[in-house]
Amino acid sequence: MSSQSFEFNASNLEAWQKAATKSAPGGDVSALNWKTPDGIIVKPLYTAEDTANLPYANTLPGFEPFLRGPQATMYSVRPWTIRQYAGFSTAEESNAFYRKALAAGGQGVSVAFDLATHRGYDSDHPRVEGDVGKAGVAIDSVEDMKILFNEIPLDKVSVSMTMNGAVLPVLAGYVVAAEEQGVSQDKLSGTIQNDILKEFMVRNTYIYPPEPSMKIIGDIIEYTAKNMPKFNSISISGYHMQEAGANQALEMAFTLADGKEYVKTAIAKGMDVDDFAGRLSFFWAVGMNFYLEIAKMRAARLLWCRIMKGFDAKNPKSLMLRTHSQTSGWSLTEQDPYNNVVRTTIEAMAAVFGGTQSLHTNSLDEAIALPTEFSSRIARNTQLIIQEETHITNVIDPWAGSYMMESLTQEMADKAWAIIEEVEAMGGMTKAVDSGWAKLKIEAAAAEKQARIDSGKDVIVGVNKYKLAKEDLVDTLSIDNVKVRDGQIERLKAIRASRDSAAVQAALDALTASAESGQGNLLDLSIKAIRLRATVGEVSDALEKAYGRHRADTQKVTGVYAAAYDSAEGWEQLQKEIAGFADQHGRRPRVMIAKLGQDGHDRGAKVVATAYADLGFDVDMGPLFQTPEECARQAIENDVHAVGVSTLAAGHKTLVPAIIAELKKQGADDIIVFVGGVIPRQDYEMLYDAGVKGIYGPGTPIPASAKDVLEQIKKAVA
Ligand code: MLC
Ligand code: 5AD
Repeated sequence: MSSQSFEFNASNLEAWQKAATKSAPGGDVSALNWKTPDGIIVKPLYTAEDTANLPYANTLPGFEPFLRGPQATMYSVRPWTIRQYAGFSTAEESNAFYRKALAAGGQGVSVAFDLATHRGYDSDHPRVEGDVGKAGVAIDSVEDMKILFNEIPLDKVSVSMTMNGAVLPVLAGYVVAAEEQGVSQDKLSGTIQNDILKEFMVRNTYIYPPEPSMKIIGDIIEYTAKNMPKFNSISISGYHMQEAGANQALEMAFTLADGKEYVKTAIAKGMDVDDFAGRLSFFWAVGMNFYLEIAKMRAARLLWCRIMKGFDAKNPKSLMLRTHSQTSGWSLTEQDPYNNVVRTTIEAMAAVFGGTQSLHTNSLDEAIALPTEFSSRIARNTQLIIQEETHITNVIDPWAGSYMMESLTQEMADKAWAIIEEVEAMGGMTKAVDSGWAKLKIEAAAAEKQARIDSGKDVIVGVNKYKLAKEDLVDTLSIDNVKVRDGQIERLKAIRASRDSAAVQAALDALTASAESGQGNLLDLSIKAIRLRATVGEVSDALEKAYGRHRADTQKVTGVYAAAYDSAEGWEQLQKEIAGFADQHGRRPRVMIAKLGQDGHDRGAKVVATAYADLGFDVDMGPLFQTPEECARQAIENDVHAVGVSTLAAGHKTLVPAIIAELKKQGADDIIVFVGGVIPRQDYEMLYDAGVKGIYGPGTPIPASAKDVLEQIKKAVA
């Protein structure tokens, strides 16, 4: 008997419904539906009926609408690039790290710059004392760039640089470093992030206001299209939106809408869409919503093709969305950190099933510090194992034809398209960003998510369920940033002493003049200045003279956290205690949530601020990028009881003692200081010794920290 001739009794959906009713909670099958944060209903069962009328469910990879992938053969011929984002300390140390990683299976380089570089400050600038060499590598000039890529052949290895604010001097530094390695511009393959719109929404490493920032992007697209045909001029990023709290539909919609805006900008410069669109690339976060992430990546390719057809693009390369992905850092926990290896593996599989072109897998110590050599190895090996042991790469878009995946892909596309149309009705993404609407939308999603976790509705193993009684310390990477800074200052001195100062000044003046007149290409002029050994800070200053520095206002959402937390225990009690404090002291407890130094990750700060306000605190939000001195002044002027510092970029060892010292110096040592964010346990004692009253790491429920802060304030005023 052949395996195909076996007879069975066919069932139908009605029969299934009946059967399901028996075991569904309360006899209600619809109770098994999962409503995603995007508002999509995911059902427990999908059948052929769900895909019967889908318009794009039967297409082929490498062809329009590219839903199934940009390449015809995808991983069966060439798997995605293993491209681990890294950078710390000096150019020498980062270079050694890259070379080791490449020898151990890494396939591309991806540079993380420190925050001083991101924001266009040289390492000797007083505003960046706590930031040099901390969250990435310190780069001040082409001399540092040459060290960074020493013995890495730039005509062979593709390099991604995550740079947005100081994008001109950094890209120029890469071009000149390659030139001095003997590699001409046309041979350079790689990617520059160069995506400023999302910086104004979430990542916050902007320098100039939106309008001149868009002009810079236009110039880079123009220059690279002409001179660097293998180089991806932009990496249009949703990653940071999801990290800041956006759900998948919001992440995809805002990112594609950003992409539209960049296309319009380049076309407005007089370029033909097919001359540049093939080198626009994308960047997704891939978190723990496994099915949704795969659907998102498939849907995004479909929508980008549709959008580009709207611009009359003809070249298939212009129509295909190519993307880098990174597993979600935010989904990883400080508690029981080895679980993070498992989370990252699941997320990496989603990215691969979604058809990513390049991937970064996060390290297990993500929520504690920068990766160590050990944790980076595990992260890299996670990808090597998927590529070389599992045979996942043998089949292209293996989820195709799944009733569930095809329906979900369409629903994801529909959800995102509706948001894109909403943005369009506002006049496009630049407007939606300018008005603050887009940022608030993401912040509301973040507050909602945090409340779901704090109230236990969303489970995180080891954090709000199955907690360990005792946590072991893990080894962390620690960087002596005083030493890095001193070294950078020495090198800057040597460069300034040995270059032709008059020529440098003339090149910088030409940049300022071009920025003022709008004539000439800013990347071209930056390359000329950098070749003469102008520094990153000097090039940035030359443009700042014309453009000014952007200051964001600090709006915040209200009521969202409370609404999502609602019924959970302890909330009302805490509100009562806070109200009681107000009755007794004639005013509510007042806290200032502060961000110090160049760390722009403000998701946590915003979520804490909105939740504390919902609880009844008076909350002031400090602006981004304050110095300790400025922060202390604002705290005193506003007569706050407490300053809460949110720190995610490793500046805490310098900046937290500094704010305590400043408060004392300005005569306000009655103001207490607490800290939240990414802080290795190893640093707790040093912070307590410095006078910190409370430290709240990732995973601390906000009501718990709020209660503690209230107690500390009561003690301080007593
Ligand atoms: C690939 N190729 C194939 C093929 N697969 N050719 C034939 N058949 C196949 N099956 C070809 C491609 O067409 C291409 O050539 C070449 O092989 C390389 O493949 P790719 O798919 O383009 O990969 P890659 O070069 O790695 O480029 C991926 C990318 C790029 C387009 C997504 O933009 C990129 O590398 N981005 C990385 C961004 C990044 O690392 N960001 C870090 C952010 S961290 P050709 O000739 O067509 O090019 C961050 C954190 C923070 O932002 O700080 O906040
Ligand atoms: N090295 C390695 N990974 C980094 N990330 C940020 N900076 C670095 C760095 N210097 C990763 C983290 C973070 C995300 C934005 O990028 O995973 O969450």
